Amino acid sequence: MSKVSRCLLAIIVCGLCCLEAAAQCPARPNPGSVVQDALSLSSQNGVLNARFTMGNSVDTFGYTHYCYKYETANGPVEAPTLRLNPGDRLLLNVKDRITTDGAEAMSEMDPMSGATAKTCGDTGAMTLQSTNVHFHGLNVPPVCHQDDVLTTLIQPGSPGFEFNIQIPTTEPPGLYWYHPHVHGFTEFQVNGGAAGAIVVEGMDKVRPEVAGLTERVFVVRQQYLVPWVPGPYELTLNYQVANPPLFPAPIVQMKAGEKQFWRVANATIQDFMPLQVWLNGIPQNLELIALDGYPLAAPRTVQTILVPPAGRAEFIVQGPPTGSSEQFIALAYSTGPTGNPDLEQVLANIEVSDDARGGFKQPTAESTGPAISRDQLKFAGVKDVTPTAERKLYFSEEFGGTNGPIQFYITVDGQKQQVFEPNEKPVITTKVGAVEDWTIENRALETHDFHMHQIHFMMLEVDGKPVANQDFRDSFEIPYWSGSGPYHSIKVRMDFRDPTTAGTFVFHCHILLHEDLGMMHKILVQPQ
Ligand SMILES: [Cu+2]
Repeated sequence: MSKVSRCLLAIIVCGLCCLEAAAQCPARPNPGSVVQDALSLSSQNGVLNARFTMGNSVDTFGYTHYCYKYETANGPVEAPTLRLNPGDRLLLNVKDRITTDGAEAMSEMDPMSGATAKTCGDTGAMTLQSTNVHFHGLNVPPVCHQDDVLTTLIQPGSPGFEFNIQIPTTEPPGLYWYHPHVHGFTEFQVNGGAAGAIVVEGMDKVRPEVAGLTERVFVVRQQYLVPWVPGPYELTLNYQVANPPLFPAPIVQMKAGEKQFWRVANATIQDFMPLQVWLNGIPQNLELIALDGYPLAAPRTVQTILVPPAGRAEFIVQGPPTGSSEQFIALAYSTGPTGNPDLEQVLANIEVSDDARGGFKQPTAESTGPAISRDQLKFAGVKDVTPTAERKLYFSEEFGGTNGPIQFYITVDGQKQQVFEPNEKPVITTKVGAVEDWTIENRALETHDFHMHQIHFMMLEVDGKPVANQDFRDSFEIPYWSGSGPYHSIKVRMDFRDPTTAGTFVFHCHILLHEDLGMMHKILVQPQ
């Protein structure tokens, strides 16, 4: 953990230096206030043009904030929701203004990631002050100026970097998100709050159950103080600290008995969230509409929705009856003997208000349109394709004395266990047109969270048994090994038929510390 300790030391040093530059990030909401949705930026005439500045500052409690700042006539706001239609173009300019105070401490950190041959954006070493953007879940090319996290680098003070991405016309309507993805430093910036929602519009065209409903976008983030201390990491709901009884719960207002369409992103660094809504302590039915931005084949009535780190769940919630309130809760989740406990936490109290506030999107006439069949979306038909290859991968950990796991691996079965290096060769090579079935096993005493860039995968099996619902996912939990018996595993179908998958990209564990420490590798999809 020596590298990590150095990183943390650097952050402490930096944090102190940054105090003078405080307030660089917009203020975050006070505990116990009414939860507001982020500002929505919608595409106009097929284009969404926006400019973000990544900044950082330290708040009065000592938490370091990293923020995607967006200037409005009323001053800067943080992490707007980007709303686009399938086929629209996103032109996003990102400047890096992470403070350069503490540069001496930062220079200590360069060897953490090593130099790599940069080919996209700025040059120089990857440091805590470097940034870039990953468009999590979007099925877009892994190339420069689109969704390339391997070589894209935006350095402090440079004029800025332009992302230019066309949302595919066949992109599933749903909730996606953006966050930094510089190897070795992702956790710190996401922990600081650098994450926002992306909505690909049109869910009501695939799942008419949501048509006309008031929509809420909730981003659950996680923040902890450094140095790292095991304990109840605080979850925040749209940047409001949600940790009763230490702080009053955030307030979500609904009309009595009103049905709303909630779109929830897990932008935490490591929290597996079994979500529930309670009325008088009893879990209520939720109508699940989409997972990881992909509409389900049919809505599903459930009481608990497990959302792993980086996952998204979109569902219909019914407001409490007059004279009562509900609670929106993330239950406890065990991540195993070497994992960190995910504690139960109230995310919000849901209160009845005839004048419900929240800055959210009201249903509009434009939100309706011709129906879209799931057969018209990305990956349609892959269920019936005979796979061209089968692969097996596994998560594992290595121990150092009594200090717990010190190395985190994801390995293609038969290859040597090794941590990710920026200059490594891809551990998997395939080609456009391939359809592959991958089994991913967890041999560690800790739950891990498999994430694939560029494509969703279709769920085939969990623990060797066919799944009841072949959902398309981009992040999925694989529970820890208990120390005896078979390993837990998932079997998924990877669809590389679309030529836009060509290029080199990554798959990794989305517990961000694990990713930063190298539980990640490259795949090369060769063009046809
Ligand atoms: Cu992991």
